[in-house]
Amino acid sequence: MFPQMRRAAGLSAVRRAVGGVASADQHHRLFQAALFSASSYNSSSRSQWFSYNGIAGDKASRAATHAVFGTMLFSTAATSIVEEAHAKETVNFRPKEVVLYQYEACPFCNKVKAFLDYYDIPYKIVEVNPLSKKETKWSEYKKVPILMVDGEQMVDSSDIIDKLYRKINPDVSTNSAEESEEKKWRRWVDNHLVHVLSPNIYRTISEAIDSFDYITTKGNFSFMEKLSAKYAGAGAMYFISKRLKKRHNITDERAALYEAAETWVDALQGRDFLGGTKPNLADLSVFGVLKSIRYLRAGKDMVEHTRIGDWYDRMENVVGVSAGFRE
Ligand SMILES: N[C@@H](CCC(=O)N[C@@H](CS)C(=O)NCC(=O)O)C(=O)O
Repeated sequence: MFPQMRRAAGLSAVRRAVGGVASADQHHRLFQAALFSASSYNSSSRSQWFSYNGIAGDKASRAATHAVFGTMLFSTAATSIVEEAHAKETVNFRPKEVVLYQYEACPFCNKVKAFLDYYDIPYKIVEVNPLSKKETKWSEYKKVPILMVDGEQMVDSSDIIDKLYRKINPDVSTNSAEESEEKKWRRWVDNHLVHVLSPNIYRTISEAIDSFDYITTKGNFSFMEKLSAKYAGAGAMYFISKRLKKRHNITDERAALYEAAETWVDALQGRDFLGGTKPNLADLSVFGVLKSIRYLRAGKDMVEHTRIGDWYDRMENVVGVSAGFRE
């Protein structure tokens, strides 16, 4: 079957599974948002992410809350104890208004947030409803993240980061050896690491339900959308994630996740960060993408079974309190 046909078959399976709560068009968007896939290994590949949020009070919900607020608590405590062994970057780039259109659980959005948080650039967060997308109707670009910087629209997480970095460092040279190492690993994030995530967070039915709980709790979903997404969506994504595994030549998803984590630790070659004593754009990209799964079962397993935890903690510490706010 051609990839497009497989994809269409997958989406109609999802629609059938969800039933009659939303319109067919809404189903399509819901599951596009949920599904994180890419048909080819490049940054323009069509990719989607589906996530799930927890019901208040249950374990998944607490873990999800931890994922968001734990960063702040941990980093504040750690910072005061360690006396800022590593610190955020302070920069002169001070735009008047920065607005991030995002899905809370989207790895690409978390990548952009890691950058903004690290450089302490305040930004307003607009949580987009993945079904109606009414918050981004004004834009021709149909994905998230979209970043508005003083009225200028920026799209595609890696392009957004490049543009912001150039605004922060207008005079920086672009051909050093460190720079090519950084570029290589940023490409690895977009072409490899992100594709390992979906098969892992939808690996079993129970993990798929937890993931959907996280996605729908953190995301902008109506009550009925949450209800329909949680179980039907989780079931459908469980099956779709098996196809994604094949598409990206993954046989054992956990092994692939652990291998990716170990590959990254090897790339550090004993340094605190790929950037040396402070994170570079590759560190921020890996961190942002992994943050979207960190407190799901897959992320916990990854930290438990690989050496990535120390680096992740250092990143959490240095990225620190989020500069994002909601109105
Ligand atoms: N290459 C893009 C990928 C962005 C992307 O695929 N975003 C997903 C959410 S994680 C999306 O918006 N999918 C379309 C949809 O939700 O309808 C980037 O790096 O920003």
